[in-house]
Amino acid sequence: MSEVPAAIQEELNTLRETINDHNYRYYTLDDPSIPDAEYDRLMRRLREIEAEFPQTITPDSPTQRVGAAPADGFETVSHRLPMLSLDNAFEEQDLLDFDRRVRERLKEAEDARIDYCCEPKLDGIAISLLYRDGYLVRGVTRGDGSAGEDITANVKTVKNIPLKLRGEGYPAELEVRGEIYLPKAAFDAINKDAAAKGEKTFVNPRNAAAGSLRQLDPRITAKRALEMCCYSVGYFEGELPGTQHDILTQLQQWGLKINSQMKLASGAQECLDYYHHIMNIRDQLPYEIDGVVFKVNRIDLQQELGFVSRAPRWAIAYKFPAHEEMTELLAVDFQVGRTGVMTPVARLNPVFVGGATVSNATLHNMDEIRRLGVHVGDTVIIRRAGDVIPQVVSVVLDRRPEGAVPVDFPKHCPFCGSDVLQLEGEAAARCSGENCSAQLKEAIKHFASRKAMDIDGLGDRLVELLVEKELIDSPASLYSLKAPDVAGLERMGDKSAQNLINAIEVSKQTTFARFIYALGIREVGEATAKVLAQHFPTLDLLKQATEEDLVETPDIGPISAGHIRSFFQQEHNLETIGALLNQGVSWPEVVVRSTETLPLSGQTAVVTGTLADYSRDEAKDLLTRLGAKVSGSVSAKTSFVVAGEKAGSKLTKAQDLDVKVLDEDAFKQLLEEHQAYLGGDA
Ligand code: 5U1
Repeated sequence: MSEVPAAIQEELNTLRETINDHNYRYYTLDDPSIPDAEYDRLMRRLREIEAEFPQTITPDSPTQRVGAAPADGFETVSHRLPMLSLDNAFEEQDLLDFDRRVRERLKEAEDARIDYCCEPKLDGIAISLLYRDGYLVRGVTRGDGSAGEDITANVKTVKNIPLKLRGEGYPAELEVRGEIYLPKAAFDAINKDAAAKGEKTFVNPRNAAAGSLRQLDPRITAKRALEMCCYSVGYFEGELPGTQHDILTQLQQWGLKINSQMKLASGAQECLDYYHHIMNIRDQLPYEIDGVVFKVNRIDLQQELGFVSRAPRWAIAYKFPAHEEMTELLAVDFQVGRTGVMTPVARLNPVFVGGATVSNATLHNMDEIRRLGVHVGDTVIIRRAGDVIPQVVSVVLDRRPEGAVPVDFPKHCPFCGSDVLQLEGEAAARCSGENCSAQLKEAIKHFASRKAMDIDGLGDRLVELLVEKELIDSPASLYSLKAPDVAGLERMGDKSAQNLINAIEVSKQTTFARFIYALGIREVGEATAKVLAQHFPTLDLLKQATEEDLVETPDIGPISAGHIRSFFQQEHNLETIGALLNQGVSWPEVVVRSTETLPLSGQTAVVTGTLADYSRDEAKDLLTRLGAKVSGSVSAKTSFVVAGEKAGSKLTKAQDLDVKVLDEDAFKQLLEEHQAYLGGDA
């Protein structure tokens, strides 16, 4: 055995101490201070060292047991059979290695295909339920795997846990194991409610579930919409089926919930296909998962394989890339939007999370900064899931360095120096400046953007330069620019300058809906602008629309109606509109259509991939004109997906969810069938 270098021994001691601290916070206090991915890394490093220097393994090493001692307040109960934990796979090779080890131990041929029972791995709290003669008599947390806390009274409040098993044939004594979790929607509702009452919000659904289950007063637990999903049995007296799949199906027949995504896979390749399938639908599932679990399906083979330490040799959890990671908060900047709203933005030490490198994350507003209690210099947890923009989830207080600086909202706009106003009833603070260069830049960027006036070649950087050089001071002033004004600006030769002037000229011919959107009225996005153009088809009608007229329009609520009315009451906005019309901005008369009678009314479509004959926006516009609602993401509610070349995850998701898919030819055919409806343009 090789000698243990002093530096390694020291690293071991630190790792064990750190992991033990995190176990205590995670299992006992329900207050983890680091993301799971970081914890996994520490454990991996510890295992690596112990594998190289087995003589260093101590009985109390965190690798030798799961979690920490239960907290005070509930009675401690020993598990008759230990509650095992799972080994993790982080990449494809880990799963292939697992499958190879299983085949080798079972003395199966190299090309033999083992049957695995596959399930999503729920991110909840592991629980053991004991049924005696079909009656629920006890609910215990996993605790350290050997003993947990008796939380029977709380478990009984979980609505999908049967107090009495259905049917017959269940063992006289049956211990069922699974995960208690809080569905995403229930988590959002709890946090919304807590925020409204000024109470502390939960960091994630797992934390909320843990907090709810550890209530000493079961009436509080009962108010949280917890659910349980079962994944195995522990001790039992009597007969059970011979495979994992059939045991779970049997549990379901006795009234216990099992995962609806459970499937059988034959061999490692089908397991990998399952992993990718679940990863694709992960964001559509109503609960949080952090990976998938594969178990050798036959119970006799499970018994033959046995377990090492506290993890079975017949199961593995293949983890998804982390949605949460830690990094350092380098600074907080304040951005000013086109309507003056100030948004604090966290500047971060770049970190790879949720499949992308993140260096900025929104901090939303001052309420959020107060809620997080964040200081510059702090280590923060960043979350990036699905299409959602990266968020700062929490601060790792243990790691706050000396001299970390609290974040203050500025009293004056960092761009124009005007007072920052916090209006009553609004979370957002606003720059009150009437001539703020930051607001002006954002308003012009919006005006020129693709879905507004669509000025080709007028990107964000160019708008900033034009404002900074005082070549423009309003959207209308764009139309007075001449090629020599812009030639010589950053990366702007004579030819590009002329192209830009031509594009600005071309943009004068627009549609009424685009014009409305380009004005940048608060709460008026592209879809609302289209609705407004249909219901108030001339500028005069729109200017004169009262709030009552506006709220009678579909999709326009009282808040948007107030903003629209107030926009057209402000003299400077009317001057801007007048100036644009004087410059020659115009649009064809709006053709009013009845939306109820359009051929795709009531349908939701998604466009993905590259179409040969249409840009993505053209395709969306055509679908909207046929009455469809166009969405950016595929869900079970999507009516159909138009998929061009190189369609990626949205196409896979559509196939996984059995949503109808149209290729470009089928899309063209659809357009041809409804050609009569595609005459004019709003
Ligand atoms: N879906 C699932 N999650 N999960 C967690 N199955 C599963 N099995 C587990 C754990 C801890 O342990 C087995 C060893 C029973």
